[in-house]
Amino acid sequence: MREFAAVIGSTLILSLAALAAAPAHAQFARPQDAVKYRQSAMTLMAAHFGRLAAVARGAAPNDPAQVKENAHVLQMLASLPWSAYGPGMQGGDSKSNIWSNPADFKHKREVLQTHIAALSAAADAGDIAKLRAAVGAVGASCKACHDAYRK
Ligand code: ASC
Repeated sequence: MREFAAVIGSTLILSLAALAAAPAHAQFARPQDAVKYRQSAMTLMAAHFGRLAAVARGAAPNDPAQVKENAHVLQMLASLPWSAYGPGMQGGDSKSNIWSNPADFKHKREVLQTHIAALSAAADAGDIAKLRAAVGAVGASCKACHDAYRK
């Protein structure tokens, strides 16, 4: 029974991964659905990043278990918005230059994800100095992309 559950579980995870990798136009019926999806993901990213930033600046207690959980959730969330910037998915607060600079947009996304991976590693290690540095780097990469591509 446990094996059966494991097979169902891994099948579900593989299906979700395949879905996340499918082209955006196959996933969103209308551009406004894509806008809502990416805004929802970023709202959640801001909530979890905000909790980590509060710990980094000493405004919230450093509870290592909560820090780890927030970092892991943030890392997972940071994989989500990008499929919702597919062809024809303009709208919301996005500037249209996202669609004319796909290579730079992708680069900025990868920089963000690299810094979030470092943040997650710092959280796993319980290293507050590295966490502070990573929070700064993640915040700077949020800002770099927003400055270039958000209205
Ligand atoms: C947040 C949030 C952002 C980033 C950015 C960091 O929590 O909502 O857009 O951090 O302010 O510079």
